[in-house]
Amino acid sequence: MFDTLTRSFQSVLRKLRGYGILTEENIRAALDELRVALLEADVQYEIADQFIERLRQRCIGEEVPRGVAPGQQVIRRLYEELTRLLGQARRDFKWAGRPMALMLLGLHGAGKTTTAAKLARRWVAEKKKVLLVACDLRRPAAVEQLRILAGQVGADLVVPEPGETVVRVAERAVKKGARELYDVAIYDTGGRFEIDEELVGELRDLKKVVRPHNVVLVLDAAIGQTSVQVARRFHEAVGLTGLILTKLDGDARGGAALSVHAATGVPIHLVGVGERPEDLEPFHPDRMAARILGMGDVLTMVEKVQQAAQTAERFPGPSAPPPAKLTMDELLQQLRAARKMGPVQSLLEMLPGAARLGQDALRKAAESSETDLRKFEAIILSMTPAERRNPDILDASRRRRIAAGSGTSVTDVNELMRRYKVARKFYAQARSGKIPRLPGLF
Ligand SMILES: Nc1nc2c(ncn2[C@@H]2O[C@H](COP(=O)(O)OP(=O)(O)OP(=O)(O)O)[C@@H](O)[C@H]2O)c(=O)[nH]1
Ligand SMILES: [Mg+2]
Repeated sequence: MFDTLTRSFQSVLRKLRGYGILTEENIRAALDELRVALLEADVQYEIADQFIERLRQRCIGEEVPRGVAPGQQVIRRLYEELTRLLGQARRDFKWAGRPMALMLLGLHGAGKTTTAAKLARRWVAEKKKVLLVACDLRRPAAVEQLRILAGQVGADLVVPEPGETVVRVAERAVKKGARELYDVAIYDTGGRFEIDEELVGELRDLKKVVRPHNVVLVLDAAIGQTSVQVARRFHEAVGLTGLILTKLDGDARGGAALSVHAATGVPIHLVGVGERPEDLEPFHPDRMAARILGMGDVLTMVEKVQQAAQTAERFPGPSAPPPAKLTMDELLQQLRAARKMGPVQSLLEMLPGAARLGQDALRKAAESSETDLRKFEAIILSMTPAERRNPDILDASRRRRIAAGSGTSVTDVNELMRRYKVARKFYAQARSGKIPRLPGLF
């Protein structure tokens, strides 16, 4: 969603890098360009101005340490200020009480019900006992929607009985939560097209009964500048503790993500990146800043790779410990883990410089590495167990046999061997704890 912003930022960064000496003039021009980029991304203008002013104060007249290019120093400050704008550090919900009570509120269609299910799914997976509470009486379909989602994600549910008020439903849920020792209770409230007295009254009444540890505004990132007013008004009316931004997978320009923390002072906990229950990601201000600057969200990628590697089935047996030396079996397991991470393209997009490459180039790169992965897997599967354990025994005739057996060519087998040898070196270093273990060559 930050494509346009990233492109404008990168053009400024390129200029900054190019200067041998930075004058006040250069910096001012760069800051002006950055300000325009922020406004175009739909950042509220007061917030954009404050941001640029802070950056200006930090950059102008600053001594640049020896060995650091002046432009680089400015880029570093920009990264730091962006991280700060987005909330500085990752913040989890407040985990207190049993059950921990979390109230979701927001405008109509913001994604409250979907997000309630996403959160429930996440916590059920962590073996928590989760209760979903339907506090939306205006739309009977809303209760049905939550019922279906609760079933899908394996959470329990409290729904209104005929004639009950929202407050009454909540009272029942609070009792049930305490009596049956739930770990978490998520209260899904009803939304409106705008914040009015009735909605605020209802939310305040609910808050009195539920006494939530977390009061979280669910905010549609696509509403741009309006998000700042919405967040401020909800904060004033009910007192928020945090935010969840939804629809970051859409074509919004990013203004909401960049403005709402500054507008409210409360953290963005998570972001919604799709309609499915699994489309919820933790929000890391520093990673998001790096991503916006086009430095690539390398950390998120590393995490994904590691998670996939952990959950991937082990080969040959579930309890086999990783061997001391990289074998083809181990490599096969890592290749499968890499394929499990989902489309290679979405991983490539997180790499530094991806924004500059363009969609076409990314698609081609993704296609070719997916073909490679498939080929390499076939080749390894055509090896004998002894060859997989000790690939050094692969002479020309074995390679010909393997190529024929896997429907590939000797060139392909040679290419796999070449990459295997490089990977083996990394692997040895990783095992001695020097670098993270990554199937980065594949
Ligand atoms: N693409 C995308 N769609 C989302 C996301 N979160 C929610 N949606 C969609 O947004 C629409 C509204 O979501 P709901 O969860 O029903 O919104 P709500 O806030 O509960 O709405 P009300 O109950 O009417 O106030 C649905 O079609 C969801 O699938 C997201 O992160 N990405
Ligand atoms: Mg709803």
